[in-house]
Amino acid sequence: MSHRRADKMMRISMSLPKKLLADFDDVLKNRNYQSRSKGIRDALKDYIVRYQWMNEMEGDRIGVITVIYDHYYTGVMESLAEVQHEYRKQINASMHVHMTQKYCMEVIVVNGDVNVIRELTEKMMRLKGVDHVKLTSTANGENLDPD
Ligand code: NI
Repeated sequence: MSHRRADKMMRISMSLPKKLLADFDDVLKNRNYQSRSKGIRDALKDYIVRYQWMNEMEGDRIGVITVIYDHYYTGVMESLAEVQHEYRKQINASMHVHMTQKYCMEVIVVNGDVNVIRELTEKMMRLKGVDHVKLTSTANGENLDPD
């Protein structure tokens, strides 16, 4: 029986915004990728690893959520404010940066149960008009032994 690699490959077709694809191709070119398919496979793996990593965290964490959004997108600022008020117990502070004419960046300092922080992060990820959300966090130190 043959187990050629191609046997396990699935062919998909997808629609992407022109600019996203052009930006992706630029990255591939800079990284000397010969094949777009290989680039997409690697990008998918990165996406999966990042999600799994976020999912495996446990306990109380302190961290930063970085959100980049298009403030011209109708309702996005209100939705972001709404979500943040909902999670005010986990949010210690936030900073707004007017990044470009179009884009804003919000840096949100969070502290608390990682399940709740993850919920907050994913709610913001799902909002239309939000282009990028990244959570970085570390154990918040409450379980560390004092010196
Ligand atoms: Ni702004």
